[in-house]
Amino acid sequence: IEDQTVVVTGGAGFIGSHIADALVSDNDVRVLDDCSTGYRENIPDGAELVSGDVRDEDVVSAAVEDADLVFHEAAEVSVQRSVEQPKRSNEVNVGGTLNVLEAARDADARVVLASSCAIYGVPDSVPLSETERLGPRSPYGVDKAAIDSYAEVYHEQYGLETVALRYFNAYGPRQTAGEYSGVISIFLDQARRGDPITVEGEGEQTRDFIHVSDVVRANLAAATTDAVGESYNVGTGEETSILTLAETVKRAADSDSDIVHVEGREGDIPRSVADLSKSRESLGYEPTVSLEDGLRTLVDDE
Ligand code: UD2
Repeated sequence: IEDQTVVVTGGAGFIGSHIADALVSDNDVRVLDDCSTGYRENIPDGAELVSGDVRDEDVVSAAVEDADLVFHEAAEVSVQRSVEQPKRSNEVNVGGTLNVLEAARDADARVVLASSCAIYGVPDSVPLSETERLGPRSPYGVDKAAIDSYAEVYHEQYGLETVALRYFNAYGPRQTAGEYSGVISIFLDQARRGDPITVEGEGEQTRDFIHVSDVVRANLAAATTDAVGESYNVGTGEETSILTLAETVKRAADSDSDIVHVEGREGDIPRSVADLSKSRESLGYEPTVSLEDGLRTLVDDE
């Protein structure tokens, strides 16, 4: 991808800033972010910052004007916060996405959006293929299910080029944004300090942990694929239990921390892992970073 005008919403945040990094040397990159959970320092040199909230239609349309390509990563990513404030979460996640899709219609820009495995809820079986019945269990999951469907409908109804990427559990540098962080950054922090690593429940629950550099690869593939108007799983296809994760983090950080069990989460998803057949086939997407390697580079870099 080169010589394009690219907008990255949420470009000061975790995933968005890595997408901006990958594109800034060969393209005109505009970051739309209100820096509410992201950080200005995450934005690469050479990218332009448009400060604003995705709920603001005028700001979004100004940012997307003349764009060729939009990566829409801005969101209220805290599941907990979506439970506390479902309406606010909807306004940011769904309302914000509609502003982006409308602006992209005006600009005739392709939109690659951040969807989530949260839309599957508690699956009947794993691995999860894109045809799995949707059953979101949180307002956040409902928001993501809605935008995943909007992406398809905007393609069908208006011919907009859209691709929805259903991220599994992403991790990597810059993940700790504000109060919200995933299990890997929590475990790594505990391991480094020598504090107990807190496994919630038995630790037999599983997730598909994907390094952010592979998330970026999937986004770049989505930006050029002919197979638009579709949704794709973005994971590794590797299923890891939380207990195994705790042990792997401990090893990677060379830590003496104890692994302790604390109360499990109510309604926690017991198993999650992506079926990558469709992403491989249509996007040519292939994960490259093993959990072991991803954790080690995370330990070394920080
Ligand atoms: C992930 C996403 C969330 C949403 C959801 C959809 C992240 C950070 N969160 O939530 O945005 O897309 O998937 O299903 O990617 N755990 C511990 N100890 C801790 C913290 C967590 O054992 O100190 C366990 C927790 O009980 C859960 C697992 O680790 O079983 C993963 O927790 P998480 O918050 O990182 O991510 P998840 O899958 O709930």
